[in-house]
Amino acid sequence: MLSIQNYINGKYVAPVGGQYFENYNPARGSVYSTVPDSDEHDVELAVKAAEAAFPAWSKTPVEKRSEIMLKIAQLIAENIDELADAESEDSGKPLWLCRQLDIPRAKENFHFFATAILHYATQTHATDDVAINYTLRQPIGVVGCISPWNLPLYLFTWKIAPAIAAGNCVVAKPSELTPYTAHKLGQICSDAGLPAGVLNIVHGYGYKAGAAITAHPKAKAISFTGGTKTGADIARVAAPMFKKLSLELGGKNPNIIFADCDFERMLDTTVRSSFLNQGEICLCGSRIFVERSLYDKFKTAFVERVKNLVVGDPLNKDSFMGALVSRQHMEKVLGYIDLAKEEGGTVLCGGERVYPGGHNADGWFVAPTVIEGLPYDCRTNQEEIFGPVVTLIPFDTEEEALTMANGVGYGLEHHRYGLITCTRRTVLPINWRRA
Ligand code: TXE
Repeated sequence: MLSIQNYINGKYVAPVGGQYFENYNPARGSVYSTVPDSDEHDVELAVKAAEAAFPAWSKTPVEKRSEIMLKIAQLIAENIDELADAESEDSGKPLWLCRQLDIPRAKENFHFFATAILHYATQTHATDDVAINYTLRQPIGVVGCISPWNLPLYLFTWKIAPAIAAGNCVVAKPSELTPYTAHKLGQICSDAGLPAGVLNIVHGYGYKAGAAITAHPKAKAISFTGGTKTGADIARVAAPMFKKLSLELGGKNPNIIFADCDFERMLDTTVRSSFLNQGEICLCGSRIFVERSLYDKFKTAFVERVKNLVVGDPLNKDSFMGALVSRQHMEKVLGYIDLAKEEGGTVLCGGERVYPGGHNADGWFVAPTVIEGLPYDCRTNQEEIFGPVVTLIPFDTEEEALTMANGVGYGLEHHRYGLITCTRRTVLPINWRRA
């Protein structure tokens, strides 16, 4: 069985306490690897390594930092098959999606910041004739990066790449549910010539290893993507320590469809934005508001298309959706479908677990689910489900649509914006940020 290890000071090492937990392949519902159950002692080693690497790395010329990061990008691209296999096995998502989206984007993350640092220019502002104010962006030391399971290598590298490009050294923790590609990234960084200690990867549970990173006084900044409640916990710890904080949290995104839209284009987009990645993306449009005069036409066409989506073996190129990331998450999603029925909703399609058979007989698959007949302010329409479940809600006026779209506690607050896609001939996508 694969044994995932921490990557500290340029080497793969066992956790100090010697404890591991099991990691599942969601599409098979079976254990395929073990993961270090790291704690504050492992985080301490990682922070020490990062601190020791910082003076040299922060003084390394940007051209050299850029060269190493471009090499990392190149190695990710060269190893796309291996990385995509690992991502699919670990997360349950379709292999084709890992090859098309997750791994290429991870490569782009390194490429983008490797080139951005070559072209960075500072800003100055004159205050009348008495002063010139200028802005410098300087590395601050050790940075903690904590990422979720839905886009494992993609979001992990999105945090790490800008931090090390700027000359910081990183202690990073991927989600305990999806550690495999992060594990492989360590070797890629060594092969690319990244000096030991610049990136340290500690695996384990959030409440233990994650909390130890957040609370470590030497971690000057924390970059986090994940659940809103976890974000609040991290903010509570980090704020009194005056750490710099980046929080990308939950969403409950509205998709607003007007009667004068380009129907076929809208339908394609809406199917994808609802169910890509099993609906496990913070930008998925989980509440679909439809202008009343188009509602019946939309409902019939949309449900027809959704019924035809293939859910099954992530290795099959025809599978549009794979498995949900864990049994616990699948049960949460099915629980929300039950709640929707209790709240008076009608399930138009899906609504249940899917059993693809064969080696996926015990996998955690849920059919893409469309629900109607719920008020916008019920729990189903207020709480993030983060799975293949969408609701349809008719509206009469633009004002009413915006009121309902913005009537959630998510997204528009919490350091990120809700994406409102106004699929209309006259008004194309609008990014709306509440003041
Ligand atoms: O998040 P968690 P999960 C949302 C979505 C999903 C929910 C839970 O609603 O259902 O979050 O997902 C680490 N101190 N999003 O369970 O628990 C944890 O180990 C420090 C939105 O993955 O927040 C993991 O590495 N770290 C989202 C990471 O935080 C802690 C993407 C995320 O875990 C910690 C994913 C603690 N106290 C989920 N507790 C988006 N916006 O993209 C946990 N962690």
